[in-house]
Amino acid sequence: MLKNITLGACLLFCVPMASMAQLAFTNASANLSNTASSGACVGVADMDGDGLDDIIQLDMSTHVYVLYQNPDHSFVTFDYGQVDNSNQWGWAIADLNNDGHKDICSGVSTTRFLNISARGVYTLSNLDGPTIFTQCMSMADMDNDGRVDVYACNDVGPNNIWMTNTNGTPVYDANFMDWSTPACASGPTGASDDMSGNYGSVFSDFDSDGDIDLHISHCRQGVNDPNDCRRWDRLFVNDGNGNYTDHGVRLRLGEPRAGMDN
Ligand SMILES: [Ca+2]
Ligand SMILES: [Ca+2]
Ligand SMILES: [Ca+2]
Ligand SMILES: [Ca+2]
Repeated sequence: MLKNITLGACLLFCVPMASMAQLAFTNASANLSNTASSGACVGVADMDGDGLDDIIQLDMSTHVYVLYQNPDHSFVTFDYGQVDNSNQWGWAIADLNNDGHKDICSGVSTTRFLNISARGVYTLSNLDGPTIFTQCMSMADMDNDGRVDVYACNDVGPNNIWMTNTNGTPVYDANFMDWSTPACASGPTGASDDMSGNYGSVFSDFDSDGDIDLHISHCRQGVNDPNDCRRWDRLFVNDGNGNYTDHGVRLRLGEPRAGMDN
């Protein structure tokens, strides 16, 4: 019996490891239908919902190409033009108007909206709201109304959120989340609650309660004191009704701070 259990355990743990050991990768860049120099943003997503992942390039950080994958795993390129004269630092891709084709938002100051309705068919416009120093961007249905919304990290101030309306247009909402950090009051003299230092973001249901939450990783150029809240990571927890509260300090996501209790 013990032998059978041991054998069973070996099958469970050894076979997958043996399979993993057989994985090998080869450079297939020659299969790409377009060569681009993507300095910051690049993406892989099924842009047209045909079940095949596609490659999204941002050539020279300004010019969008989508390489749609064919059933034989070759690619065909569609040119979506230059979205901005300035290098884009962040972007996010999702189907904002639920027409079966994923759309792209990108930015470095003004946020661009590339609304794609078919392969090679698109309109380019600007989103409303304040210009920011864009870092990472993310998309998720923040209010659970069936339409994906848009978020952008701001390096130098409060972040931007756009809630997508029934027309599929993201509309700036200054009040959807409160970016202030009350715990800044316990920080060092000179610490600022200018809500800056937002670099990376991800939406995920981290507590598995059925709603999405938002994590923002922080750093701030020139701010070296770990007690300065501009360096504290943030975790906005969704109460299930679209109300997000920052629990980053309570969950000790930032760097160690003397005297902090939980
Ligand atoms: Ca596809
Ligand atoms: Ca779309
Ligand atoms: Ca929504
Ligand atoms: Ca959750």
